[in-house]
Amino acid sequence: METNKTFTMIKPDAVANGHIGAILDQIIKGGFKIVAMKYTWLTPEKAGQFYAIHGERPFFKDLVSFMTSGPIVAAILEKDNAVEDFRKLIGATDPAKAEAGTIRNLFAKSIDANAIHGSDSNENAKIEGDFFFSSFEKF
Ligand code: 3AN
Repeated sequence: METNKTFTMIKPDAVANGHIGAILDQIIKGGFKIVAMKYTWLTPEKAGQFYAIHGERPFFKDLVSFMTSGPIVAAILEKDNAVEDFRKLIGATDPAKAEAGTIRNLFAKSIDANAIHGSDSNENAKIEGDFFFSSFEKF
């Protein structure tokens, strides 16, 4: 299992608030290399599949509705110890608990609209990256 890749999405709140550039800047300054990136808009079906693991949670419906409320940026990132280091860079799920200087501390307003996603394991990084980028294409 690769340990040098993670998957991220800049969520609809951060895109709508004009934070794509500032967030990418933090990611690059944090030592991550962007190896694939896509500006896209999730359908309810795709968002439901992506978050299927949370299907039974009380916030599932709101999560799908939020994630389909506007465009997102999906990307695969590369760095040693990518998953753990990226979780540190983005901060806690609840921005009120996110450490100062983390992406969620700087750009997120609430636990449901929390600006950015980061994979929580190497296994999920692979699954989530493959979900958006079926193969690494060169044009
Ligand atoms: P993280 O994105 O930090 O890994 P997860 O995987 O526990 O957090 O949750 C996935 C997403 O579900 C979060 N990014 C957040 O948008 C939403 N979420 C998690 N917990 C809650 C909650 N208690 N209330 C509302 N939304 C939540």
